[in-house]
Amino acid sequence: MDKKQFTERLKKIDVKNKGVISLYNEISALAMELGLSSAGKASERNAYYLSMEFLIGRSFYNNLMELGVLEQTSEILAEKGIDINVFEEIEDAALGNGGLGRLAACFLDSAAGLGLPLHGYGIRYKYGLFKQAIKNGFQIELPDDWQRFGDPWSVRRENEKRTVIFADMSVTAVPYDMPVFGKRTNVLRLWQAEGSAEAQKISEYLYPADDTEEGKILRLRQEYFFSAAAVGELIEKHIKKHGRNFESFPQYNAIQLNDTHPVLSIIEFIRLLTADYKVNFSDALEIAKKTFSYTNHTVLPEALECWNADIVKKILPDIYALLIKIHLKQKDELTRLNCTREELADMAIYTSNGFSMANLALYVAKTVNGVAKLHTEILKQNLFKTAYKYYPGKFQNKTNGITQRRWLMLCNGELSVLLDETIGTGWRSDVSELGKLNGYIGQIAEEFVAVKAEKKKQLFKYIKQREGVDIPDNFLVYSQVKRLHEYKRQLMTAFAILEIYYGLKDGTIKNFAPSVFIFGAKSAPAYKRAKTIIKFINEIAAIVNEDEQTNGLLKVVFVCNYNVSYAEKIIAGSDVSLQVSTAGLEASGTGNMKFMMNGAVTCGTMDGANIEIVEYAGLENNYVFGATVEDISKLKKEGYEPLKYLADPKHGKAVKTLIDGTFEDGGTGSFKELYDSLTVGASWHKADNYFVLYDLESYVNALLKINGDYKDKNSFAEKQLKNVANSAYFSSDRTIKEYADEIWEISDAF
Ligand code: 26Q
Repeated sequence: MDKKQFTERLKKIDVKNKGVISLYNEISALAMELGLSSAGKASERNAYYLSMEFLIGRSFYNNLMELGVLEQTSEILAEKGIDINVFEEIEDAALGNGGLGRLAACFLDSAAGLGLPLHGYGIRYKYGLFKQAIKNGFQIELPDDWQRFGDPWSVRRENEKRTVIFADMSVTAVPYDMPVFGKRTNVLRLWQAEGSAEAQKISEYLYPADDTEEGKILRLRQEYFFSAAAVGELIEKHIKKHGRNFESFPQYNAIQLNDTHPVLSIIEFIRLLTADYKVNFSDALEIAKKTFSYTNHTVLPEALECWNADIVKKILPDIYALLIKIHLKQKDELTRLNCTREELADMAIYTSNGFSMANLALYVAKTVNGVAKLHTEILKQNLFKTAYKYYPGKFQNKTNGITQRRWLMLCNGELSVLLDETIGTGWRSDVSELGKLNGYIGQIAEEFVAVKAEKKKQLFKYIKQREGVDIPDNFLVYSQVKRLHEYKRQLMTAFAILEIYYGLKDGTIKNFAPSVFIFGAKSAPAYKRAKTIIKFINEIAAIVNEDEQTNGLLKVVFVCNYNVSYAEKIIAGSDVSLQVSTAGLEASGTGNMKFMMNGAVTCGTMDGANIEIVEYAGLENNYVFGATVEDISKLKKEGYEPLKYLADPKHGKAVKTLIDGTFEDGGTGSFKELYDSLTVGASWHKADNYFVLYDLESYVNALLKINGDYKDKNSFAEKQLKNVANSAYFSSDRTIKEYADEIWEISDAF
């Protein structure tokens, strides 16, 4: 089928008496036919991205755009009296928690766009990330039954199913293929677990934790399930093409491990070669060392996976035996290198906490990479210091990126048109051309202000519909949208808002440009303190938005069920991107890049990719504040006393609202617990573990400075445009080219 035939068939679709969902399925099926009919030849050498999460978002508009038929479809539907936006009713496929999952989706998009053979392997969860409802200000979780709209973008491959064996059951892994359209069509293959009721449970739920361990055994089963299905299939395919010559496996296959979640695939790979094909253990290990690469996405200690040895022994005895064997082999090698006891303990695969997936990955992987310059340095100097000493050549940096197709062309058509008119359309296929914009900043500032105003209007209309909050058109928009975590410091923003609110009320803050603070965030269901922060923000919003003395100047909105589709709207309509993590803790951040590309200035700490963003866009066009990594480590060494910051009346007043009765926590005592965590410490953490009180003052000052600068509309727009003009580096096209050249060694020759 070609585009012309697609258009003709689309015209013939009878829309009468059809609901949105059936129309969605019909048009999607047609587009699938179009896309699959032009799928190119298979490549000789391929890279595979193994990931527990692919946070794809809505496929409909994106796929039509990639196939080059979005506009025609919109026009033809309009002729039939249908607004293409009706399909926004179809909810996102949220098979991911946050950054790591969305990065996987951006990578697939970029690889297809560049014509590079990169395919994904993951799990087809029946329920994606929970849907968030807010009741009395508290987060409630509801199941995300995304398949109820149908799944027209997947093809079930019945005859390619496989069996995955656990000690206590065997599970059928059935592949569902989602094509990824672009210059070439790649495949995201998601495995669904079938068989007994127990078996089916494996692909039932995505784990809604992006930091802590939960439901250990099931999670172990999930990790092994998709890892085993993927490498089992790759080995079989290799044999079909090249016979049992496993030495050549790395010549044709590169496997990227998205964090430690798929690391058991290394062991399964060795198991298959040694047990099924009689390769000896050392040879199998050597082949694995040339095949696998590992990316780390977080330095938080609670996210470093260790598998309890008894559990592994019980449900995966062969894997257990191999883990021990590989542990001893590594120990032997390191001992020969005169490694000290401490160093050995630090790098051991079998530790007192169980099997360390990170240490296994560090030992076997061909390359190890962090996701922003600072993060990679922290891995080398800190988290993986010993491994870096012994395997320095493995370490690389690959600063993250985001796809400009979804995060600019699709979500901000108005800005895209302004870019076309200013620098031509070349940037759409070669994003580095965005740099040309640097020559036109002054000339188009006014037009940019108009584009931003339009995007705000659309956003405010949507917020009014969804959240019932009115935001006047001229408001300055500060946004903090991301998973809720203490290290991301939404709580610090909440305190800053309170300080501004009280300052407006008592007149100490004058000439304030009317502003709205937009939050979007889901908290892991079991993460109590994060949930308390959501409640606190909602309490603040309720009071601030009702206050007639100030509500012409300040509003606060916590949007419900923040997801990829909401992000597309918020990011395009924001002026200021709040990226305020404690320095050293946000590996990269990718939302920061999306905001930059849409012309929001960053108000942020020197953390993750913020550092590179301000390097590219200019410090003078962004607002950096707060403690640096060096400051934090000095504070930790010398002793940090948060209480002294409460002595300041402004900070004291804001923070004490947690305990002075200003707000209601529904009798749960959770606000007091939150207060204690800042002042005396709680659980295993010291007081104010994330340095909220330390950075609060400089944060408020940065927010107010932005507010003042915003009054000069054109000069502020110029800062925003400088961010757009220098955002090409943060395209995942650039990131993927680096992976392709420096790790996977794949090219677009096919
Ligand atoms: C670990 C053990 C048990 C259960 C779950 C987990 C788990 C699950 C998800 C651990 C970590 C994650 C996700 C981490 C993540 O999203 N990291 C983010 O990755 C982005 C892409 O590289 C970065 O931009 C973010 O800075 C980083 O936080």
